[in-house]
Amino acid sequence: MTVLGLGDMGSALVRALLKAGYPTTVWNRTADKAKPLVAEGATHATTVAEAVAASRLVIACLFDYKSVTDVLDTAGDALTGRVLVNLTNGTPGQAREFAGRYDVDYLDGGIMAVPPMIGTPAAFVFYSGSRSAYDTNKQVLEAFGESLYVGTDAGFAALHDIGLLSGMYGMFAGGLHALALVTSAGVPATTFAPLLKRYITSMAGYVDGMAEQIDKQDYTINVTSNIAMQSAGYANLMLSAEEVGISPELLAPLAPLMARRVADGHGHEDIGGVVELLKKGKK
Ligand code: FVH
Repeated sequence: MTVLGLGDMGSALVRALLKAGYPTTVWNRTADKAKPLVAEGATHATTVAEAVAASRLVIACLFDYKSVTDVLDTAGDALTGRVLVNLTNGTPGQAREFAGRYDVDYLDGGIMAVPPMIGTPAAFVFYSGSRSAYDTNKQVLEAFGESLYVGTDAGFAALHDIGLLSGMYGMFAGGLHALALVTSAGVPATTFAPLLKRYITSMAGYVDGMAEQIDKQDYTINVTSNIAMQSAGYANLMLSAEEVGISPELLAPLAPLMARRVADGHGHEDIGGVVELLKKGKK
C-alpha cells in the first residue's frame, strides 16, 4: 500500500496498515515526518512518482483537494491504472470533479474518526465511487475501521461525511452556547457537563421521528412538542443570553426560521418542518 500525506491522520492510517501486516510505502512533503513510521516498518519514497509506483493501492490523506492535486500532478504516468482512495476532506462537488482527473480506479472516502480512533471499533469510514475498487480493497481499508460503501456517486462519501459533521458542529454550537451561559453565572463547566451530555443523548433519539417526518413531508406525525410552543420557548434562550450578557450568535439563526413556520400556519406541527424552509435556499 502507499500512503501520501503523513499529517496526524495520514500517520494514523499508516500505523493501522502496518499493525494489520500490510507492507506500506509512504511519502510526505516534509520528509522528516516519515522517520518514526520508517522506524515502525514503513518504506519511505523520496518522490511522489516513486511512492505511487510502489503499490497498486494508493491512499491520499492531505490537507485539502488543492494539496492533493498539487501532489498527484507530479506523479506523471505512475498513477495510470492504480486504485486511488482519497481520504482528504472536501465537498461532494470537489469529489465528483476530482474523480475524473486521473486515469485511475477512484474511490472517495470520508473518515468519521479522529486519529487516535483509527484502527479501533469506534472508527468508521464512508466510501463512494468505483464499486470494484471498493470490493477489491475492502479488507485492507477495514484496517482503518468499519467501512461503509454509500454508492457509485463519488460525491456521496463527502455528502455523508459533511452531513455528520454538520450534526456534530450543530451540537458543538449548542454546547458552547450552553457552557457560556452557565459559566457566566458562575456554574463550573465541569459541573454542568454531565447534565449536558445526559440531555443531548436523550434528545438525540428524536432524530428518527424527524427523519420520518422529512421523508414523508408530513410534520403532523410524531409530534411530541409543537413548534408554536417551541418557538415561544426559544425566545427565552435569546432573552436569557441577553440577561447574562453573552452573544446569542451561535443559536440566533434558528429563531426566525421557527417563527416563520408558525406564521405560515404550521404552529401545530413539529420542528422538523424547518427543513422545508432550508430547502428553499438562501433568502
Ligand atoms: N485529524 C482529524 O481529526 C480529522 C478527522 C477526519 C478527517 N480529517 C481530514 O484528513 C485530512 C488530513 O488531516 P490531518 O489531520 O492529517 O491534517 P494535518 O496534520 O494538518 O496534515 C496535513 C497533511 O497535508 C500535507 N500538505 C498540506 N498542504 C500540502 C501541499 N500543498 N502539498 C503537499 N502536502 C501538503 C501536509 O504536509 P506537511 O505540512 O507535513 O509537509 C500533511 O501531510 C484532512 O483533509 C482533514 O480534514 C482529519
